[in-house]
Amino acid sequence: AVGGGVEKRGALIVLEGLDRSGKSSQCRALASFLRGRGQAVEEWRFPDRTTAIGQMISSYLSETSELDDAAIHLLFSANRWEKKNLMESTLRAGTSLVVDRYSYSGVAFSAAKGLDFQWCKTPEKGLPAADLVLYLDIQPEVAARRGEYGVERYEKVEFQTRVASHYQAMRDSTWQIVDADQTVDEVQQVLREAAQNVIDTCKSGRELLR
Ligand code: DGP
Ligand code: NA
Ligand code: NA
Repeated sequence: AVGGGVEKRGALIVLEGLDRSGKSSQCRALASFLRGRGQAVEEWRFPDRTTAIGQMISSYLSETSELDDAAIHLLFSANRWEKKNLMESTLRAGTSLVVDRYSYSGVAFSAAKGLDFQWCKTPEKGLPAADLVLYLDIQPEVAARRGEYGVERYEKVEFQTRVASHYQAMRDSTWQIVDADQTVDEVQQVLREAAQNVIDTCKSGRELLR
């Protein structure tokens, strides 16, 4: 579906990847680099654990609560929907968003539990579409050797391997696969270039898609 004519706006840039792929620190570095260049950029993340829904998700992830797989799937999605209007108005105001995880995580992690892949995609339909997805590509075994692995619910090699295969099934033309098994600076360099390009494209006018 089309979100209305071509407009000058900010870019929706999403970072995706397995747990411990280095997303969160790369997101932070990327957003601060772009801001340093004078770009209007905000750094966001999903799940947003600060909302009421986000707190339910957070307690589920830390295994202090149990929830049906479909129920938690819909909560993760609702956590994105509750930010939809703000996301769109921010983009339309010309500010780009660098987002740590989005709908792709929603589908990949839930499908990895055995929920139907197509069913998992349904509640994501209608959210703003990413202009660029930077996928930090890392072998689950390599990620597992990084710090703090295993603290939260999904951080197990077998599970992450299934997550990776579902991510692969969602690759499209907005995706750029980035080898995350390089130095932090090397990865960051690739992200900066790709992000700057898509910001320039959106700045000169691009439809906001859903
Ligand atoms: P993070 O805060 O980025 O470390 O994410 C927490 C965990 O939740 C991580 O294992 C990935 C998983 N996750 C993130 N978004 C979703 C989602 O929408 N659905 C499901 N099922 N899991 C998600
Ligand atoms: Na995590
Ligand atoms: Na993270």
